[in-house]
Amino acid sequence: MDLCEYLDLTPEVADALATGKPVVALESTIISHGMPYPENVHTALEVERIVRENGAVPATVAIIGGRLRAGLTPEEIDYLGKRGREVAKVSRRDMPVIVARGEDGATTVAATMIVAALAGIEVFATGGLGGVHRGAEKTMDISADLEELAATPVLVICAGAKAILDLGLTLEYLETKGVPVLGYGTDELPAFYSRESGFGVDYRVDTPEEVAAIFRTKRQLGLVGGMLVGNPIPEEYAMDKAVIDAAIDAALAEADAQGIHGKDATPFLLAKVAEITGGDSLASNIRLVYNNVALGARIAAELARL
Ligand code: PSU
Ligand code: MN
Repeated sequence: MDLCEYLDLTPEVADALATGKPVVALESTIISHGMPYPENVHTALEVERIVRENGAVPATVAIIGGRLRAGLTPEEIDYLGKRGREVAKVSRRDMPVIVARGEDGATTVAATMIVAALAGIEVFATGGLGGVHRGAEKTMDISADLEELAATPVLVICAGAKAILDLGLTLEYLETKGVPVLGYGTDELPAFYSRESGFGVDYRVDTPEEVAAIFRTKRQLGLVGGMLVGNPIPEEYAMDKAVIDAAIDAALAEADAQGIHGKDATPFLLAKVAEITGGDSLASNIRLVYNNVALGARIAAELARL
C-alpha cells in the first residue's frame, strides 16, 4: 500500500485494511470540542466497543504530534478528551499547519474524511454534520464538511444536523454538489435530537445492504465524492422538539450577542445548547452516536462483502 508519509495506522487497523475486514472511521472533534470531559472520553471508548460488537474495527482519527492517525490508543483518546478545547479543531484548511508544526488536532468531519480516504477506509460514523449555518446568506458560514462530501469518497453516517444550521439550505447545497443523501428508515433528514426535521430526503433506505450497494455503485460509476446517510435518533432518546428549538434559539442569540463566529461557532453553540438543556441534550447526543456507529459497522461489513 502506498500510504501518505504523514499517516500512521495502528497495527489492528492496518491488518484489517490489508485483509479486507470492515473498518469504521470515527472523528475526534466530537471528543475534544463536542462534549465535556469525562463524558467525551467515556463515549469515545464505548463507541469503539460498539463498532467491534457490530463486526468492524474502529479507527478513531486525529492528529497527534503532527502525525495523521487512524486508530488511537485509549490513552490517546483520554488525552484528547482531557485537553478538550485546547486541542486545535482541525478541518481541511488547518491540516497542513498543524502537521507542519507537529501539533495535536481534533479532526472534524471534513478532516476525518480526508484521513479515512488516505488510509483506504470507506465508512465513517459520527453524530452531527457541519452545514450551512442559519444566516449564511450574510455570514457565508458554510461548513467545509459539505465540500468534503462533494470531493472525498467516504460514506458518512450521521443523525442529520442540528437546527443551529439551516437544514433546508444544507440539503440544497448537497444537491448542487451531487452528494446523495439517504434517509435510513425515514423520508426526512433527521434533526439530530429529534427524528423529524420537516425536510425530505430524496431516497429512503431500510437496510445496510442497500446503503452498501448504492455506495459501491457510486464509486464504480466513477462519481467523485462521498455520500450521506441520515440515521434518526432512537425514539426513546429523542428530545421534545419545542424544548430543543427554544434552547437552540437562545444559543444562537447568545452567540450573536457575543460576536462568536468562524470555527468557534459550532463548538460554542453545541456547548450552549447542552448547558441550557441541562444534561438532557448530552444524553441524547451520546445515544445517537452509539446508534450511528452500530449502523456504520453493519454497513462496513456489507461493503466488505461486495
Ligand atoms: N455538529 C454536531 N456535533 C459536532 C460537530 C457538528 O452536532 O461535534 C462538529 C463536527 O466535527 C463537524 C464540525 O465536522 O463540528 C463542523 O464544524 P464547522 O461548522 O466549523 O465546519
Ligand atoms: Mn463554519
